Amino acid sequence: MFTRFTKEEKAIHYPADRRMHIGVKPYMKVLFALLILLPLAAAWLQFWITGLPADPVGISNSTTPADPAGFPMWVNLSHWVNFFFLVLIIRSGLSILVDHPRLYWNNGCKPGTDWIRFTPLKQPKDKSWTAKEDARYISPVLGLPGYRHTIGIARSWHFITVPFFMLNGVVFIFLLFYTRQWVRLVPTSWKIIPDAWNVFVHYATLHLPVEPNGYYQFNALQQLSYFGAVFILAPLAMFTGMAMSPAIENRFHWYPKLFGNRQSARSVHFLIMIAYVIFIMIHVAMIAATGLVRNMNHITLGTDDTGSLSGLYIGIAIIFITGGMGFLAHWLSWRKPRLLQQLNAAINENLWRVTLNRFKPKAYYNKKDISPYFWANGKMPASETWQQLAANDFKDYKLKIGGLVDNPVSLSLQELKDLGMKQTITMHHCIQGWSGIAEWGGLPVGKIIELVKPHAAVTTVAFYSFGEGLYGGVYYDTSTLDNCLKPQSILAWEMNYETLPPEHGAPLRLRIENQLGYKMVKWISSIEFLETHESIGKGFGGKNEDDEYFDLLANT
Ligand SMILES: Nc1nc2c(c(=O)[nH]1)N[C@H]1C(S)=C(S)[C@@H](COP(=O)(O)O)O[C@H]1N2
Ligand SMILES: [Mo]
Repeated sequence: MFTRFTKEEKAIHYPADRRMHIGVKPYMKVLFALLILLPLAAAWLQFWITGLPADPVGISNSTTPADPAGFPMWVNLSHWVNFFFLVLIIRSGLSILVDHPRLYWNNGCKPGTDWIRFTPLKQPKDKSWTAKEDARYISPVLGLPGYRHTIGIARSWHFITVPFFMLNGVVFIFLLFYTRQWVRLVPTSWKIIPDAWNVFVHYATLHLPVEPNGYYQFNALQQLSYFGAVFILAPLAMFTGMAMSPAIENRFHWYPKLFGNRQSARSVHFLIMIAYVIFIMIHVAMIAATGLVRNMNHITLGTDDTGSLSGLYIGIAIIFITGGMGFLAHWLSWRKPRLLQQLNAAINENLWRVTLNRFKPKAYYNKKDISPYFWANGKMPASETWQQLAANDFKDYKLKIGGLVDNPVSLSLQELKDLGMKQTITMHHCIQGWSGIAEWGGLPVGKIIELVKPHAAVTTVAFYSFGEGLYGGVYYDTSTLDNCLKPQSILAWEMNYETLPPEHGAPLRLRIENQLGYKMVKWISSIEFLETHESIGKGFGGKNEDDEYFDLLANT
């Protein structure tokens, strides 16, 4: 409706194959089934043998009402603000998810080891299959912005909204403990566990227990689940999200290990989203089942009124506003993508620059960590020049290095090798979600900088490729001079102790380990030293930043 795709964009964003398929590995199906069925079976068994647990059930922190004030306005406001942002976060998260529609427990994302896939396709074994080809379509009704391979815009939404979600959470938790409202949510006695179980036996066997007046306090199961949503799900979502960041992984190697590895963190991040969705569904159902009108007055007006329909109407209005935001977000996504990209950068790029970027990335991995499989990405160069060079094993290859330098040079592979070599084993973080650990060997970019002597005004280094971007035009990307001087920045001609294979960027590719994968230009043809990245391409610092609205990280 608001989208106007060109022919090229349509082929990518709105492909012929828009099938949705969810394939779960049998062992995970069994696990999920057990997680649901075991408690249900136990509840029914208890009900058949001993009958329902006696009333009154499960009013844990029961001696004092939480707060005679009932629902103060800040609780109601933060509840709905939370809902508003959670919807945006989940929807943009779904768009990000389907850009690499597979989840794993292993870092290397080896084909066939995904425990769940959101694609009917299995990777073909007989031909190359890039991560971009593997991306799937999701309806814009579900995903924000939806369609296929719209991860740049989706990430803008995700990272613009996350800070607000977190800020709201922090204010909520602060006020919770500043007032006595915390008594409502935080259990103070282990008795809450048997109490919550008793409530569960009621619900599971289709009975409603005697409920406390929710205006003052919740039943034990309700309290536990609210506590879980606030104090377990939200922080875990934040922590697993951070574990996927290359900037964090390369500096604080131990961090993603808290969740196993980067891919299990991604899996857990997804499962938390599922937990939120299940929570919301049960929460809404229970709100309706236990006195919709009165409950809605609690959470909107903050009154214990049983007659007035105002609360219900306000709640419905807020849900409509949140739905309306979906339309606005759709419009912004396709009409003002640059605005979103820049807003995201204004918030997060600056945050990164003053925090994480002060630490040096390190390489920590050992030979034994090297992934058995490494996804490839991007279009192989169609250029005749590259193909002729490749046919002759790149013996005639010359890397041109120029721009604002005292000593422009043109170097063959042998001349580059004579300048020195460094080997590192690092993890590659593709923006789409997959990762892989590999050894890379090549010349530190710092050595090139020493050799060509950039002018004092130089801040940025551009790397141009023989290959093209997704929508045509030369693939390129830029990095700050500062980043290029970091020890892990190398021009690699070796991968896993062998000559860099064509699909991974032969004869030369960039490795710049504190960055996402798209910054690491493959099939490099030339390097240019610049005063600013704004003078080349469309001025956003790279082909993907120009055409696909990827994160503006060029200068961090
Ligand atoms: N020239 C060129 N370089 C490129 C790309 C591309 O499309 N063209 N894709 C980038 C992306 S998105 C990733 S994830 C990595 C993938 O490197 P690999 O194929 O060796 O795994 O290359 C980066 N470098
Ligand atoms: Mo990527």
